[in-house]
Amino acid sequence: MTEHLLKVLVVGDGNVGKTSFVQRYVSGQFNKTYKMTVGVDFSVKLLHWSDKERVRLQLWDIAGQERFISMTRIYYKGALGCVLMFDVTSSASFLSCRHWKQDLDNKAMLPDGRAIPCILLANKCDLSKRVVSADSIDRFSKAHGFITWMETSVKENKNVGEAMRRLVQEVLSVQSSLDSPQPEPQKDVYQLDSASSSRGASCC
Ligand code: G3D
Ligand code: MG
Repeated sequence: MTEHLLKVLVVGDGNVGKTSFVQRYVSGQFNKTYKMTVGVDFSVKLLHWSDKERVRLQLWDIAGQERFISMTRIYYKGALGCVLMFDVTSSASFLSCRHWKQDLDNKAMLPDGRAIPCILLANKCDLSKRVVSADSIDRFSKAHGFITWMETSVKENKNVGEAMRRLVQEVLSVQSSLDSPQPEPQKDVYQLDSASSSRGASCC
């Protein structure tokens, strides 16, 4: 049995439903009585992914810091996937997604330098006063390299499990491509690298 430990970030503006999402996914409940989370909190869920694989998911929820948009590198360290959530009844929360994605891509990357897989969630789709159109979400999602986007309603338990499954699937497939043996480096590249005197020096 292989167990994968996956750190997944849940980001987005305040009040879009991040904490409700994590609670719903982890405990199956929609609770109206959370107090606002302070700082960073993580919840764990164990998934029986296949006969041979288990996934220990760590979901990192942020709170109170949403207004800073920019999070510390510690929060991003070791993250392998991300959920970026906005509220379909708040165009401001949708507009912020650009900054969230930018911050994510600047601070979290795979060992090979690529962006970590990120899914875009349009939450509160149970509400009728939507102000963000499917068309603009679709365009935004494609332009900014999300694996996909989905409408969710944490309240009505719509697409919560599906969204996480899709993300975990992508994270595992990216991880297995990173684990598989890479082609031998070209000789001249290797020599350049081994001659570099700055190796091992710390930069910050
Ligand atoms: P945050 O963690 O992103 O700040 P919360 O967001 O999870 O605290 O949720 C903010 C508010 O949105 C909460 O309402 C919560 O119940 C509500 N909410 C979350 N998801 C949904 C959803 O899918 N549909 C609807 N209609 N509401 C949702 P309160 O009233 O407690 O502030
Ligand atoms: Mg919260």
